[in-house]
Amino acid sequence: MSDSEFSTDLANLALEIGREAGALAHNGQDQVRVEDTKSSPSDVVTQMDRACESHIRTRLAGVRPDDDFIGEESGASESLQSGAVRWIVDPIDGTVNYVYGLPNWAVSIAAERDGEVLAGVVVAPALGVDYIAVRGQGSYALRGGQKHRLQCSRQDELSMALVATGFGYRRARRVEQARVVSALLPEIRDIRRLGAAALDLCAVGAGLVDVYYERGLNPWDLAAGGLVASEAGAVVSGLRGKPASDAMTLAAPAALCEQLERRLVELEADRGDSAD
Ligand code: LIP
Repeated sequence: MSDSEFSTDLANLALEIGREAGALAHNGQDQVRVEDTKSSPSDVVTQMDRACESHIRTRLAGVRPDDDFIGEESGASESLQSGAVRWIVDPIDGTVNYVYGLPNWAVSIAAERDGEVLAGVVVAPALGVDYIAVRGQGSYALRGGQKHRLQCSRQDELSMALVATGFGYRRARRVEQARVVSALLPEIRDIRRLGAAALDLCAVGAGLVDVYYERGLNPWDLAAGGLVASEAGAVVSGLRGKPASDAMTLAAPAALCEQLERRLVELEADRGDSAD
């Protein structure tokens, strides 16, 4: 089997299981129950987050028992063997939207090998769209039985850019993020705060926004949506030549990425340590 066929098989498996988890979450949205909190009282975990991650983990283990797994709610399995596939899963990204009954939430599943994301899906049942990406083969929106190839924005002026971003849960982090976004706001077309990083990244890939930046993403927020954006022609990176990480994630067409990165560096948007 070629690498391309291997990655495509991983994407199709992720889509099948992601849709099962998406249906479980969508059908259970009216009965959602907050069961726990994490970094702050507003950083909630629901019984559906846990049920969906358990379903995804069980189904993947049933099909590919030797793979590794890291999920937002259940953590990582044992250490990864070189060349092994690791599944990176956010069972419900946009949990607060989900709890409030808003449609902007998604199941995010990515397959990574030796540090490279090979395949990713972002399944958004309440929006009626699924996004799928295979490394080197492009990314697509699947909607109503139709498959549309994604292409990021061709906007090349930051002053005319529609900018998506998000905010952490901790007060100290939010103070810093408010400082950065208030400095940017007069210099861009407008801000959109959609509430789910995976969908923000897919929005860049689909050209629904021009750029996205956020500090504090976890691997499960970033992995699948980042591949969707990059396979649609966007640059996905950090600041100062670093890769996207919890320190900072940018996703933008090349022309805008340079302008936005320069501005975020000037604003010291990644100031402070990752614990704050
Ligand atoms: C969310 C991210 C979003 C961020 C939110 C939250 P969660 O993930 O997807 O980009 O701005 O604060 O972290 O908590 O809904 O899985």
